[in-house]
Amino acid sequence: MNKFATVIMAAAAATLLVTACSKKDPNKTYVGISQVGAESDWRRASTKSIEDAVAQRPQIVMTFADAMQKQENQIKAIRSFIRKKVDVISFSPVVSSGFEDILKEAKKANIPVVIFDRAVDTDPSLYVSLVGSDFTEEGRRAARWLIANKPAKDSIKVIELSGTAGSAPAIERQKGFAEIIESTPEIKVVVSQSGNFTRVEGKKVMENILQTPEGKDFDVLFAHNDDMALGAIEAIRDVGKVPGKDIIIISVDGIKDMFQEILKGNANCTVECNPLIGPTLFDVIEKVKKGETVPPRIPSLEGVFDSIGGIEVGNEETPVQTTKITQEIIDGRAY
Ligand code: GZL
Repeated sequence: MNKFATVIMAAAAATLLVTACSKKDPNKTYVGISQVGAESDWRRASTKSIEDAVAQRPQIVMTFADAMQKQENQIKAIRSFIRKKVDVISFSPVVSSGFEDILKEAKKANIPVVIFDRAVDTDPSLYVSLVGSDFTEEGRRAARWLIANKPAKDSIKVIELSGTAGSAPAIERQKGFAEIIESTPEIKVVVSQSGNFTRVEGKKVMENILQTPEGKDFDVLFAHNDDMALGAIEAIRDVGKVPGKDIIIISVDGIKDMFQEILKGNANCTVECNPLIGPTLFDVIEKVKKGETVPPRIPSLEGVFDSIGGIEVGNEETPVQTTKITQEIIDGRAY
């Protein structure tokens, strides 16, 4: 066969291959997932839950994109999912605002969107469901725990390590915590700075705060996630203070490393935020593909863990008592 014919044949084969790859199998559900990043143990557990759920579902064809905590990466990924004509798009918005336009593009392309984990501040008609936690209630639970266990002092100073600026968990955990401590005037947040949900930044920000007047004399650390609290614990120890005793440590997520610190007495309370939403998320996605109606909001069930147990930190609608951490509980945790 002459060279020209060979080139034509190769090009035809390549076209067939691409067409075959891009040809969608009607028995499959093609899903584009944009994940925030891999910034914390919680996030890595969230991604593993998604991957495990897909591994159990041979009918799912997932395209997964890690946004490395950058909104522009999420917008690019969602646009690529639209171009690929996936059946469903699902993402955890790294921040609450700035997704209106891309969600309108998805709606125009008739591709339904399911939000997971973090909420998005946009017209709710632009997505079909939000699968995730109530971050405001998580902040309230942290504050209720503090009030139930506050030191006998006229002034209780709190340093707050907040999450990624503009993200739903950071906004809502701060709001819930502030709402509850308002009823106890001796408790005051004297400093609030973002550690961007990472252990490294949590330590760095805490090191800087500890060099300020507020950092020289405070009673409580409230961190929006365990990773930042774990970094801060190192910084607190480095200046000779005893975390869990001199400084009460309260955070959110419920990762194993924080459970271990609480068991060792180096921290006091973690408010669980369940990352294991993979199975629920893909049940919703498959219903959406079939055109079935799904609830607009699917909350996660979560507890609160400390070294005491039996502390009431819930509300009338959802009472919650703290669970005392044991090694057996830690060994049984999935994340
Ligand atoms: C909360 C989730 C937060 C976790 C952090 O649902 O979005 O992001 O609390 C993670 O650990 O970085």
